[in-house]
Amino acid sequence: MRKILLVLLTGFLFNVFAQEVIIKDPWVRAVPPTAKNSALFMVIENNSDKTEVLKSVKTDISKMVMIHKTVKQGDIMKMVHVHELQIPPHSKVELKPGGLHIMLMGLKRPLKVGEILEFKLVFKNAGEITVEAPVKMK
Ligand SMILES: [Cu+2]
Repeated sequence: MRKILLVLLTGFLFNVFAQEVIIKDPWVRAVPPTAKNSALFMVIENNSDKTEVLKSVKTDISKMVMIHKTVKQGDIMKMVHVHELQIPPHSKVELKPGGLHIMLMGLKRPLKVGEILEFKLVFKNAGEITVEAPVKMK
């Protein structure tokens, strides 16, 4: 009897705490103290059966946050604003330099290498997920 209860309880807890959206290796690019902008990178894993959507990102470090993608126009690399970032079911999207990124526009203060910055990612299904991203030279 006790064993059954434990199994039921474990199953219940697993369901409650199973993370359908997992953020891996978040980091912010170190920039010179005079720089106005930087960017946040990470891997977003969607382990659910539904398409997940990153709607917005909240932070205190910059005046504005935008999801950008990098596109090549002839020989020029351009950044284009993306309103929502879609992550298909059971797949992952990598945000990395030269590709998709979360642009931090209008930094409110210089960034220190090694410091940890907090961001709140707002997803359509998973709701708000807080990530702690170190400032790194890469
Ligand atoms: Cu950008």
